[in-house]
Amino acid sequence: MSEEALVPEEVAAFRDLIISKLKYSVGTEPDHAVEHDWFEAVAMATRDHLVKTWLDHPERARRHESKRIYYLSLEYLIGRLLFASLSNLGMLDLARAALAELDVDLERIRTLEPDAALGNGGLGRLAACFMESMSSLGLVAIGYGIRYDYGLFRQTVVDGWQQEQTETWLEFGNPWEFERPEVSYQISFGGSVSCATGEQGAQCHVWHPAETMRSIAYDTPVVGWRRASVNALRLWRGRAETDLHLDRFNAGDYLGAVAEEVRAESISRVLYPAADTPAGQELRLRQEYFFVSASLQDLLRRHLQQYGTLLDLPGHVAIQLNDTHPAIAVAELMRLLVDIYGVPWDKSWALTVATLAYTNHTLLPEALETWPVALMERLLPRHMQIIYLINAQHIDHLRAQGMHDFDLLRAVSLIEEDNGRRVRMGNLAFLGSHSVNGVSALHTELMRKTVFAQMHRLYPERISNKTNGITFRRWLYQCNRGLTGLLVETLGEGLLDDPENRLRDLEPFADQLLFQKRFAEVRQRNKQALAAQVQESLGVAIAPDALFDVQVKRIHEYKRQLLNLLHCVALYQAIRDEPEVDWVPRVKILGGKAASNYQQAKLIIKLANDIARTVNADPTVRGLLKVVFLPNYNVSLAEAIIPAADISEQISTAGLEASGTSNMKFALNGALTIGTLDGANVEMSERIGREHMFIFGLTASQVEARKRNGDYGGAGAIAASSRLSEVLTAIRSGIFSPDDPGRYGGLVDGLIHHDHFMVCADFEAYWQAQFEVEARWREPEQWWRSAVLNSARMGWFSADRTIREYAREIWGALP
Ligand code: NBG
Repeated sequence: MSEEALVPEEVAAFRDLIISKLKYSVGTEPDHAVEHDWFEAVAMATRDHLVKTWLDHPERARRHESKRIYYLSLEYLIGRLLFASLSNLGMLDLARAALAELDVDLERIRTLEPDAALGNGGLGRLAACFMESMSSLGLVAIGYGIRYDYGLFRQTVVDGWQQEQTETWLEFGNPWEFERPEVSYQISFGGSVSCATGEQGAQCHVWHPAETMRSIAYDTPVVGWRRASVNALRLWRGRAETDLHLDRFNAGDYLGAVAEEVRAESISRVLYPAADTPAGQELRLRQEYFFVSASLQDLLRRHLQQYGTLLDLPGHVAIQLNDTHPAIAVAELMRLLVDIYGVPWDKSWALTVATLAYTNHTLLPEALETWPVALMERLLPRHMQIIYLINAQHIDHLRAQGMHDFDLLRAVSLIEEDNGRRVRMGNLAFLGSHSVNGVSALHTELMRKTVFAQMHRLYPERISNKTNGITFRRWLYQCNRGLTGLLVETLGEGLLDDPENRLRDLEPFADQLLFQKRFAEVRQRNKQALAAQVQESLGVAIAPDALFDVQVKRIHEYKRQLLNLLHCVALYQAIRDEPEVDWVPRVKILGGKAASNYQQAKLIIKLANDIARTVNADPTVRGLLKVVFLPNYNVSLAEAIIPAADISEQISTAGLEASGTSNMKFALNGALTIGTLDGANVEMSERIGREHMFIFGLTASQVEARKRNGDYGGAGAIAASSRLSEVLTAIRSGIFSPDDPGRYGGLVDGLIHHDHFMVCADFEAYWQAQFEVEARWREPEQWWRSAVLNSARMGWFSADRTIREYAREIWGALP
């Protein structure tokens, strides 16, 4: 793909800029530079262009007046930035040419950049896609978050078990960011609140914190497609008010002298490795409050500077809360308005609700954050008062409307009374926002019916749906240059600027054999590249001609990697039973991290590796089935895997995956989905056409009905399927774990007696769907027709469409 015409003077200028960065910023000379020096020099040269775009933007004055969008997220799963920035700047070919003149290979330099993994999974990656999209649409936005010293752990697999290592992404510095020591706010914790009666009898509350620290800003520029605009991702780092207590140091107390510094810095030390489960630690609540308070102080200061009053805040500012992690913003914004800026309570409440909006990302009960009242009282005493007050008004308001039903009032209260008193952050975010949204049509419907059923009754207009999307720039143009080149050649350059509408023009080509062939050739090259990577990292040979069947995502029981593994064993047994049958050669590729305290998920990783070792070494299989577990799944690995996939596994128990976003990335790149009617799979099947996917299994309402009947056992399904029962017998017998034959006894028992995720109930349907996959694979014309139609019909799942919906329907901002 060549998106730029090269001008020799520009190539020379960029080359000279790189050399000057190498000399004066990195401090070395071309002759002595090691590869990493080159990476840094190129990154800094690229950053100059980002800043230039930022400062010289023709729309700068207008932007100043525009409504500002603030995206508050505890996670940003960014990945690498070099190609993302160069590509959106339209400088990729230019950079390649400039480096070639210096005898440096851009592709090699690219791999030296560490992934910025400041997120766990889908939620954090969505935030990164949204940032890119907002810049591409020219929205004026700032993403606020935490600059963790250590991102999501690095996963290694030792003897089949996951091991966690710290992720030191900042080890060699971070060439993209600007430290802004002057942008710093005081953040307080603990202490007490005194109450005084001020002028005209008004009550005023003064918080006397026990502890204060500071936040320091670090800005990373995020450029949009074709330089549409540049926005900042502003991440906060914790710092002590006083770095070193010299008096203590001089008195010989060297540790005590830095204790405050250590304590303050620990707040931005490490990302919690818990996806879909709350880390119940106090440090987590501190992190949440820390970044929310810094961000709100920052945006209020900016607003006041420009407009002089806070009374028009919602007219100029929209704040989106990414899940409940920043939900304390409701109380903090109230505190700042009432206590610091003296805005009357009722007015403050109106401003808060009109400014804030909340996105829910999961219905899993264990993931809905609640904090013990006692902890809140100790850490954030003034906020706890404010929450009590909001709650009292809320309940009074309902009573005044004649609602006295005890169960209803209990369900909508901000305080949960059942398991010790706890603050429900979901209800707080709901009440304090004018808009609450889910991330797929099904998820939003279930929000209305389940978790927020009572709140929805009270505020029927508040919940809306905004189905997730992905940025095509990263998940097509950058990761699959072969396919992008083919699409541009077929549909013209204009595709790149408007894939949402133009991808559809591909549909007529789905039937053309010549086009199918070229589409398949692109896939084949991507598979060869992945096979080489697998060979290098695992020493396992996989055949690029085989069907690549891929499941990569966080390891979680509801995502049902286990179902995939059961299929794998069933296939293995079938091949062994009838080696003479003409089986479709298949490579099962799995990857994903398990939260470090999630034992069952770690056991599933071990099972995958045990199966892989056994199957790959079995001569009767003759390579017809290979299994690989790729360690340390991250954004960069996803960029290599997704374009090489033939089958995308999206097989969560229906009703439990809020949306999914890798499902969209795979389909955009032409993989066929095998999946349940869950999350965004439902909408994908409506747009792509069910006949071009392999949909199977219980629906969300069927799952719900089974749960209502207490039907959690797998025994019935096992009795009805000799295949399933043989699979479970084999796993239990220890043939995959001869070193510890009892390893999987408990796991199998769990499936028989408490099959919460309905693995057994869906097994036969899944087997059947996999059978249909093979049948389609044997008909290449049909297969590639479906593959092309998948790409052609995915335009709607662009994050640009999602962001336009947020802008129009929630933020009241014009892209
Ligand atoms: C995740 C969901 C996914 C969804 C992403 C982005 C959390 C709490 N939720 O299904 O599990 O795609 O959010 O919305 O991580």
